[in-house]
Amino acid sequence: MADFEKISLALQKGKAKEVTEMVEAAIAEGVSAEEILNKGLMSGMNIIGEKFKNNEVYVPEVLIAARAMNQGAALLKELLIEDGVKATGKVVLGTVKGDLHDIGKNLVRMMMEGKGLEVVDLGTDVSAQKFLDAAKEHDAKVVACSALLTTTMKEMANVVKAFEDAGLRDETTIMIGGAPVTQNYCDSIGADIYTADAASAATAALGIFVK
Ligand code: B1M
Repeated sequence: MADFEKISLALQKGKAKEVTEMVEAAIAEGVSAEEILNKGLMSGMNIIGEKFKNNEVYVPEVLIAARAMNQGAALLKELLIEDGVKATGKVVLGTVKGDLHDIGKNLVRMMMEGKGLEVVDLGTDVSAQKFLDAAKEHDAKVVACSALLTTTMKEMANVVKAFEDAGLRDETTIMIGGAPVTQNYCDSIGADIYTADAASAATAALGIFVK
């Protein structure tokens, strides 16, 4: 039986090797990718988040936990890809300027790819201009922005403006998300779609292409 508690604890300690071994074992046992992600990896990351907030752990510990999280989650990628899905559309994705958090963004990518979408991942610290340039270069009609800081989420308004100024706003769907982002914020900056989690972001993105 998969021990989610053990996966969570190893992640909190940043033991990437143990995390990957346990995730591999759980996969081999036939445990669903969603369960491993939510009950093991995300649960551990949430606990680290609380401890970080309370100054019980600091940036270095959080960084190694994040590395373990990303490595564990990468193993689930293939399983999250639905059988037989065909590429249905292209999305430009990134974490906004000034923001280095990439775990949620990576999950969004995985879930979108799992639904057969092609994702151009620009990484972290992505300026509005870079989102615009990439959308033009790849002829992508969907742009997805992630932000984890109250200070950086404001950059999303600049992304909306960049597409307006370039005359591409009508033909581009701008999706936003991340812990501090809300539906109200989405409405206030004139973005198109807010979703609270990675799976919903993928479903919403697919919905843009498949009516
Ligand atoms: Co940072 N950090 N961090 N951090 N960090 C938070 C976000 C914070 C809430 C911690 C806290 O104080 N409680 C706080 C932000 C406070 C605020 O602004 N309100 C914070 C801070 C302050 C900072 C620094 C400023 C700390 C410092 O240096 N003093 C600094 C900033 C660096 C920078 O970006 N310029 C910093 C640095 C870091 C690390 C580098 C150490 C590391 C990031 C490593 C990495 O990402 N590779 C880190 C981490 C890991 C966290 C916490 C602990 C965990 C974030 C995470 O990955 N969660 C976080 C505390 C917390 O969230 N409880 C914290 C798991 C992930 C799956 O969730 O990304 O929210 P999340 O994604 C969710 C949803 O939000 C959604 O889907 C996912 C779930 O399915 N989602 C989308 C995300 N993007 C989406 C896009 C969508 C749709 C949904 O559509 C496009």
